[in-house]
Amino acid sequence: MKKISTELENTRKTFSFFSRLKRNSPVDNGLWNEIEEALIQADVGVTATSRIIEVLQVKSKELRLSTSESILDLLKEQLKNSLQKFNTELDSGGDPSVWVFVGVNGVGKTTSVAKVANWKSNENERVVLAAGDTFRAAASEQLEKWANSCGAELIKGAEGADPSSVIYDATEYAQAKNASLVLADTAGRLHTKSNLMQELEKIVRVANKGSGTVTEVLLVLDATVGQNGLQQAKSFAESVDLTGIILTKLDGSSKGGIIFAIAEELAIPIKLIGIGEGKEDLIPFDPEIFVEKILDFPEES
Ligand SMILES: Nc1nc2c(ncn2[C@@H]2O[C@H](COP(=O)(O)OP(=O)(O)OP(=O)(O)O)[C@@H](O)[C@H]2O)c(=O)[nH]1
Ligand SMILES: [Mg+2]
Repeated sequence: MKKISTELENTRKTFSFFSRLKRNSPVDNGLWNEIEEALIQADVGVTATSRIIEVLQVKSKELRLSTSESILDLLKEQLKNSLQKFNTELDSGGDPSVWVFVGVNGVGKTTSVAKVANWKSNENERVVLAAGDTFRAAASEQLEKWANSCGAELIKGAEGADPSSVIYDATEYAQAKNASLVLADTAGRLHTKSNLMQELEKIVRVANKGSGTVTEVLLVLDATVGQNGLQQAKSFAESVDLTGIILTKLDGSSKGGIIFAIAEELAIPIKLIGIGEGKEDLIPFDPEIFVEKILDFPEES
């Protein structure tokens, strides 16, 4: 998979305030207020920001830190800690494993299915895609194109078919063909519509009935929506046991700070990030690299 290079540039810009901490100003209330404001501006969210500030203040007292530069190092450490408490591995323990992709409209579910298919196919895994978005015919056509370009097989149903049965069929097919992984696309749905959320619950239940096991239910979130993503995650988590988050469109977003709000407020790990529209544009989420990239200020500005 790709390595991250310039894709976090917009997010890095929103954290540019912190380059000022390199100027060794004294640590006083004014500085704490500025740090707090900068974190909120960077979409870290009010709750996560308060927690981060609290820890920073306690630790900086303990360590008797007196310069703003040392606070920057402490901030990096604290941000990494807040992300590292989760296991970001994807679970392939089913036989076959079923990974279900869920989320609201247009967040990048289908593209993420394709990216994961491409990644796993390149590792010589046999991958079956389930066209669980039966809402419109164009959805399975879109997935079929990706399947062809990623070397994956596709199981689809008629337009309007029950998505649960399409995903179930794909799992049985995978088992018969010795494929290890089923990637199930689903239709975009509003998290506020309870009938649509119940359908998801059914999809997971039915997929577990046959030969396979649902080992991942991945919520796809669009990073450009910032704090709204939190509400989406809370609603989806009420209907299905989310095992991870795929945060897409980080390449165009300046709201990557949302990652810290997700880590602080939801006990759901971010497992993958999307950094473009191509099938290669997906990378495993690495807290260390993420924090270093967004707080990297080679020259004082
Ligand atoms: N820049 C960028 N664009 C992305 C990324 N992921 C998806 N997209 C784009 O977002 C748009 C929607 O992607 P889809 O994969 O169709 O989204 P979806 O969630 O399946 O949409 P629905 O099925 O309509 O709910 C497309 O134009 C994608 O190319 C990403 O990581 N970065
Ligand atoms: Mg789709």
